[in-house]
Amino acid sequence: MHNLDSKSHVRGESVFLDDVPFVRGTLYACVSDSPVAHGVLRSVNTRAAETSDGVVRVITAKDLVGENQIGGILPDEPLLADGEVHFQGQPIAIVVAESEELARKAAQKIEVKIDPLAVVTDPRTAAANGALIIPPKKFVLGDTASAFSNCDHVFEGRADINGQEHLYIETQGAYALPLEKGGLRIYSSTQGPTAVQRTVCRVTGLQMHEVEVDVQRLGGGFGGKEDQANAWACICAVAAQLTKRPVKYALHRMEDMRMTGKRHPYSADYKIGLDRDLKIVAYEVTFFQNAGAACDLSPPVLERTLFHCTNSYFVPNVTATAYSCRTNLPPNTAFRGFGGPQGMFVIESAIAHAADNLKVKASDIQRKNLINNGDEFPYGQKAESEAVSTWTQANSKFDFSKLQAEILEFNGWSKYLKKGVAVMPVCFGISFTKTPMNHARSLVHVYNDGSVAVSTGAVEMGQGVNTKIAQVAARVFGLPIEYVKIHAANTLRIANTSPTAASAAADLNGKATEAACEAIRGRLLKVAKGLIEAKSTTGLSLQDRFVYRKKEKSNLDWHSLVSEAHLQRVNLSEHAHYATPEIGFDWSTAKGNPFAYHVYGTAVIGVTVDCLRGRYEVDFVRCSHDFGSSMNTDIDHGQVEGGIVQGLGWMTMEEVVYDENGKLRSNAFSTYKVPDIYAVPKDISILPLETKRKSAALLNSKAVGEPPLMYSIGAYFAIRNAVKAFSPSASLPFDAPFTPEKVLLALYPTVE
Ligand code: MTE
Ligand code: LUZ
Ligand code: MOS
Repeated sequence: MHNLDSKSHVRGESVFLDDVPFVRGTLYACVSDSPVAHGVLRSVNTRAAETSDGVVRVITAKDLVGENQIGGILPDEPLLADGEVHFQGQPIAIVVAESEELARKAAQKIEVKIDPLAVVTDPRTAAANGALIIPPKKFVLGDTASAFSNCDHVFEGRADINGQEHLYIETQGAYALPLEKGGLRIYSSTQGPTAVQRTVCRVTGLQMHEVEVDVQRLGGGFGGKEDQANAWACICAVAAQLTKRPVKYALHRMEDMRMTGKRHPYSADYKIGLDRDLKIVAYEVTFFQNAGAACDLSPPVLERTLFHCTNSYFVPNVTATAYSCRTNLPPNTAFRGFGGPQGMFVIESAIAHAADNLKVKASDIQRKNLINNGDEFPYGQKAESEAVSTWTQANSKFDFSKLQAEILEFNGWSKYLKKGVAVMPVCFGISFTKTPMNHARSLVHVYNDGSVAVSTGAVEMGQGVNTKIAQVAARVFGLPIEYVKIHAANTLRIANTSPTAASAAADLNGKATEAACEAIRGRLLKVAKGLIEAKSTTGLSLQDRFVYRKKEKSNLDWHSLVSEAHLQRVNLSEHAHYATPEIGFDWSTAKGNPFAYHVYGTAVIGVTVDCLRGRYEVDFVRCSHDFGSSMNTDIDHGQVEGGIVQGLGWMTMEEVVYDENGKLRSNAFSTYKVPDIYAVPKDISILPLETKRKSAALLNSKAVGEPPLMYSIGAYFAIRNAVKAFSPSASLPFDAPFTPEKVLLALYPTVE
């Protein structure tokens, strides 16, 4: 079962935001953004822009009909700067013109006077200044203070992890159309149609029933459009409201890179204590999250860092503290893994630190401490663990010690090329950590020609969620997939949606679809019972477009059944709701069962470093991955491969650089290096681990969107091991990404 979109994608026929046909009279918006990262906004002179060619209107904060506020969690983010600016790239004014080019030209003519204020880009400095987004969060298990005194070995250190540009191929954008009586229809490239609807209502003063948001699909989101699509939709909405004409804005790549937030950089302090058997007895960690200038999704991202701070390990004594630090960078946001990867990087650093000093392999420490069934995570949930089974499966197929021995042998004779290997176990919790977000609805129509239409709030962004939902409907009705059409996510059909995020879209929307289809199927089987004169509906089923009695095909086909049901005035539509059962978390105790289940896996990553040049190649990423029971191996393997390559970029070559004035230096593809086809490992092997049934996973097929990204954390440590093979005494701070430049400086520390 291929992705439903494959053919229309390769033919260029799939519809993205830029393919929505223009309505006559469409205007274009462009934003004038702050050139300064922090300052008092003295004046905004719009006169030259207003008289510029083709300009219809210039909009500043004072023009908004509704509230000048787009902050979803905290009201700390104006749509348009007012009074102060807090990051370079913060929108100040909107220019609306007859063409895209004229809008961009006029936006250059806006003059702003800003009295600069002190710029903070470092989260530790922000924390020292007391600039926190929310009060610190803490997880405690056992008692670290007394546990450390009983440890044979204790190591302390620091780890830094940089951010990551989302680099969805389709940039942010929206298209707003005025409807009758002041209403609006918004086409938006968003993961969160309801978030866009709510935020548009806030800035326009409309009610939610007056605003329709429609999302056909995204050219990638990766978390960057979970919250940060809102601003651009609001800009178009406000402009459409004030001009009473359709308004479109699709960002240029450099605007997008400059104005939008990224994965959160973190700085962390750790302290790890082990006994003489290499059991981790205690772990203390403090995270400083670089939130940027506004709250955005930083609090839940921070929380997920805590949830995953011990990765796949059981540690009996944990104290984990996390600070969300307000700096003068664009507000950072969701990005595949949502804070989890940063938490995992730190404990892997602590383990590598301990391994260095104890002269053992990190994998010996990792293996000894894998979480077992019934062990408790620091947040109180008991593990149903596959950590050992994925490790064992990966090890039996890929043979870690043989790999390690081969590399030792190679490094023994190879002078300038050195190889490194690292093992990376992963454990990722599935569910929004905010329990109230774990719900979805599905609207299913069986039309009287026998075709099936499904609408949910799930947003297709390349991850294949539409294909999975179509598979569910086809399966319940016993139909070929061609009978099922998945419609665009639209707030008129499906209301109050959670964003497509947390890897949970297929589970939540698929389960709702399953329920809706089951309800219709039940009604159809009742009709079938009468038509084929069966005694009861038990034993009746729908398969291959026919009604079956036990295993025997009847002569009643799907089309006749549907027409007959229609004539009998049976309801062929259903709107179903699904909410994940049995989850919950109590922040007053910081304990609970936040996750429906966990996804596990173990990867082994091998690299070769050219120790003359500092260049390296990732030779292989081989993993055992817990798919549950995959409902679509093509899509799921694609997600694993894509996640791995995206993770490799984050850990190795992608370097977000802001200067001390908060200006983004890595603001284009020329200065921000992303993995290309040559950076993709020649060998990515995926060994599926078929694990026991999970009711919360759609058809027992576990969520797959985010977890595989974290395998690539192993690449950092594999490179580190190769560098150590060349230069055993090198001092190697934990400071991701490990760019070729950093590798070279680590190999030749005196050259600097
Ligand atoms: N895959 C593609 N091709 N494009 C994307 O934007 N986003 C990832 C992941 N895989 C993404 C992707 C992220 S961040 C998430 S949370 C999940 O897909 C969301 O989709 P799901 O819930 O259907 O897994
Ligand atoms: N978004 C969110 C997420 O709002 N809550 C989450 O727990 C989450 N997890 C992963 C990705 N996005
Ligand atoms: Mo993904 S970070 O949950 O959009």
